[in-house]
Amino acid sequence: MADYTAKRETGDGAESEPVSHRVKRTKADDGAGRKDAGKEPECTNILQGFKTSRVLSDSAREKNIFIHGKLADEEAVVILEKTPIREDTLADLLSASVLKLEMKNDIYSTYRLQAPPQFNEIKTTVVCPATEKHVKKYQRQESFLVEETGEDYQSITLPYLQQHNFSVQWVYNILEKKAEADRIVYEDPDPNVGFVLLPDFKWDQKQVDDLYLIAIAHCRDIKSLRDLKSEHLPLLKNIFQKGKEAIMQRYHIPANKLRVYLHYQPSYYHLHVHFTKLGYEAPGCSVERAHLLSDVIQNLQCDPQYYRTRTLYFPLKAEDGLLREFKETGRL
Ligand code: DD3
Repeated sequence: MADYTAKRETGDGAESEPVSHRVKRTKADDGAGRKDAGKEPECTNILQGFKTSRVLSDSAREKNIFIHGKLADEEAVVILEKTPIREDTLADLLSASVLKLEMKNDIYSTYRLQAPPQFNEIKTTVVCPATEKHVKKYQRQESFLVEETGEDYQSITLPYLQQHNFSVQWVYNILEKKAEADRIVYEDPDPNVGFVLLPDFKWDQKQVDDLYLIAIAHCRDIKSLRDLKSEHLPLLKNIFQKGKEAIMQRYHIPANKLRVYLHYQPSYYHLHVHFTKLGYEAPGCSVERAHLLSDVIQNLQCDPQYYRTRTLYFPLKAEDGLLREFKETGRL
């Protein structure tokens, strides 16, 4: 994937300043949500050359759109998403905008508020060059619940993963500090029980309401929940404990406000744990995909082979190659 993100020079300042519901600003943040205000790190709009081929999906409720197209002759997926309105920018937003009346009726009136550009930003994610798998991932599709026994994993899922050997280069870049090093919130460098905690890029970090961090294990031989054995309990407990502590320190969110879980199937086959804020319905936090880390730990304590032997259930999209494998083997 091409690197379109300019590296920022500044890290975060003091770590113990109190935060209410909003995330503290970085030195270079002007308070309107712009980093490096006045000297935007990247001014050239690479999306000017984007040729849309089709909309993969969109959601009026989530206020996002997933677009497939071409960027300089390469396949690309572009994700656009409107961000939440921030309480700390309200005063400026209300005073600096143009207000156009739409209708008035009794005590009710509606308007179109035209906000200054800095309050009107759209979070944009670019995947380029995008593979067929990326394109399919964001295509609106029907889902089917798959029942995977321990044997199914060995005979269907594992061979499928080995054949396709999906790249986790971006994960290694994070672990090796080749990318996103300035975004790391906490690191335990131990090769066996260590991990890196950083914001998932779905989270713009402007407000803690939709807090979303990921803990990525340093250890590279655990693909997913299925590989977890009781020998990994120290790693899991370490991620759980230190992850919660680091989030309390940095964001002042206590453990009882956090949803800490793993995905099965995960979107990338390198052990990672999701930390999201309770009350925020993060994508993938529903029962058919999420496994609470506390449950995972307890299950492994009761049965060291739990995740190797149990039948696990998960949704797959109609176009998913793995679903095809389950169908062809007559397991669906
Ligand atoms: C991904 C799941 C993966 C497309 C898209 C997202 N957080 C990431 C690269 C860097 C990151 C993530 C794969 C990919 Cl839109 C294909 O997510 C990432 N960095 N979730 C962070 N911090």
